[in-house]
Parts: sequence; C-alpha cells; structure tokens
Amino acid sequence: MSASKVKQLIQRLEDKERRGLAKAITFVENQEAGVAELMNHAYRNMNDHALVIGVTGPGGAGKSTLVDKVIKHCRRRGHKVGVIAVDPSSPYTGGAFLGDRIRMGAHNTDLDVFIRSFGSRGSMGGISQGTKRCLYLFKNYDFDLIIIESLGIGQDETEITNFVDVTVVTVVPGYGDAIQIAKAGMQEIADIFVVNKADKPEAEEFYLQMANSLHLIPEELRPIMVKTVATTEDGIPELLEVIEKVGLKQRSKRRAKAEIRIKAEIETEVFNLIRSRLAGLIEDKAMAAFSGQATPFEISAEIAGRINIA
Ligand SMILES: Nc1nc2c(ncn2[C@@H]2O[C@H](COP(=O)(O)OP(=O)(O)OP(=O)(O)O)[C@@H](O)[C@H]2O)c(=O)[nH]1
Ligand SMILES: [Mg+2]
Repeated sequence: MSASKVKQLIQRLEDKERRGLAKAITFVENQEAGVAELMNHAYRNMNDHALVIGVTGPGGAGKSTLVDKVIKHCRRRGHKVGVIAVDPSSPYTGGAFLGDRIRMGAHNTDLDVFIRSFGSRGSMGGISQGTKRCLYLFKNYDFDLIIIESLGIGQDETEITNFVDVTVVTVVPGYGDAIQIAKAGMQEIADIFVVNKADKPEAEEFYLQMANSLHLIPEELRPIMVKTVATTEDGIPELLEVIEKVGLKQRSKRRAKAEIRIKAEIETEVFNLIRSRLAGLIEDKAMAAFSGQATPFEISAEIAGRINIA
C-alpha cells in the first residue's frame, strides 16, 4: 500500500469510521508494506475505554452462542461491542469462520457491533499475532466492550489473560469431570467460570462438583461460577452482572498485565524477526555440517556470535 493510502487509512481510524476498521484489519492480516506505520499509530492512539473480555473454553462449549447473547443484552443497554472470534482452522471444514458469522448474524446490520473472525493458524498458544493487532486496532475505537472468543483447554491459554481484563472460561457437563478441568489449569486463568448447557440433566451434578473443587482455592482468588443456558439466554443477565463486578476489580491490574504482555510481545517479535533474517544463513551453514566441515554446535556458536549486543 502506498504511503498516502496508509495515511488515508490512519485518518479513517482517527475518524472512528467502521469500514476503515475492517479495511485496516485486512491490510494488517495481509502483511503489506506500510503495516508497521499503521500499527505504530494504532498502538500509540489506543484508548482505555473498553472493558476487554476473553471467552475461552473447549470446542463446542457454546462460546459463540454465549457471546451472541451477551452482545444482545449489551445492545439493549446501548453499549457498543467489538468481537474478535478466533476459530480453529479445521482442515475438515476450512475453519469455523462461516459458522460464527451466521450464528452472530443477527447483529450484521448493527453498526455498533463489529465482529471479526480469524483462523488460529500461526498462533503458539491461543492468541495469534493477528488477534493482538486486531485488538490494538479495536482499541482506537469507542467500543464499551471488546470480546475475544478463543478456543482453549487450559495451560496454552495463559497468554490471553494478559490481553484481557476479565477471563471467562466456558465449560459444559460431559466435557470431563472437575478434576480434569483442574488438571488443565483452567481455574488458574478463569476469573469467571461459566457452566453452560445447564439444561442438560447431568449439569447440576457437574456444577456441584466444580464448586467443590474450586473451594480449595482461597476466596480472593477463586473464580466466580455462573450457570447458563446460552440458547435460551438463561443466566445471561447474571453473567453480565458478574462481568461488570469483576471488571471493576480487574481494571486495576491493567498496568501489571501490560508489563508482562509487553515483554512477551517484544520477545516474540524479536525472535520472529531474527528467525526470518537467519533462515537463509542457517540453510547455507547446514550444508557445512552435512559435509563434515564443522559440527552443528560450532556452526550455532558462530551464527549466535554474529549478534552483537553492546
Ligand atoms: N443444549 C444446549 N446447547 C447449547 C447451549 N449453548 C450452545 N449450545 C449448542 O452447542 C453447539 C455449539 O455451540 P457454539 O456456540 O458454536 O460453541 P463454540 O464453543 O463457539 O464452538 P467452537 O467455536 O467451534 O469452539 C450449538 O449447536 C449450540 O446451539 C446450551 O446452553 N444448551
Ligand atoms: Mg465459536
């Protein structure tokens, strides 16, 4: 993209124009020239207005249905909502992109709801570079709530907690027992545990089991449990109430989370840059090891030695 086009796009972000946001996301996704300028601008101009919620949990737990109903209830209160849905890029269906678009389709014509789906390809653990950049772009706008839906089953999701104010982990009866959920480390990342599909006959026992296992966690750290039936909207008002309450508390942790997040992000970014720059050199040098001229250890030490840190 030419420099003047990038300037135009930046202007559209400044004007908080919705189509400009869609365009910026596509531009960033395609990694065209000029992305760095746009992202630097977007990062510098982020506002702290929106409460950012992460909704994670195993596939099929009802995350999208839940998010859809949360949007509906937020719109009734006049809140503007942005959604970033990270869906597994399943090789069988080509990704759940369409599924999510259709499920959240009721809001397609509403300008104060902006939904964007991503594949999870290229992500090391739950939240991809694309999602992060998208979040920074969203934060240039006036959304009251930004929701990130991501597929996750525990440990690999710890990263997301530093990008959001409130982490909602969605579980369902039949997914496994409370012990398995504890083993996956889900209660460590959850601020709120949603037991969805509470209409299922086994839900009550599952809920009690979960509540019991959470009792071992000190009260100030213990996730709050909410029962929902996303399809019928049962429990959604209660969930919103809890989100608001937890959100107020969690906003004070923004600085601490930013510190962890920024370090991790720079690390990822630097390693990616170095990796792409060194790819050719490593390929060439590998031939030397292959023909017996040097060992892989000697070659590694030589390449690493080229990076001079004063
Ligand atoms: N019985 C029942 N079914 C539900 C409930 N919530 C969602 N479902 C159904 O569960 C299925 C999966 O729902 P989704 O909202 O797509 O779940 P998801 O967690 O977003 O799925 P992925 O994005 O593929 O991980 C759909 O058929 C929903 O209609 C619920 O509370 N009760
Ligand atoms: Mg979904």
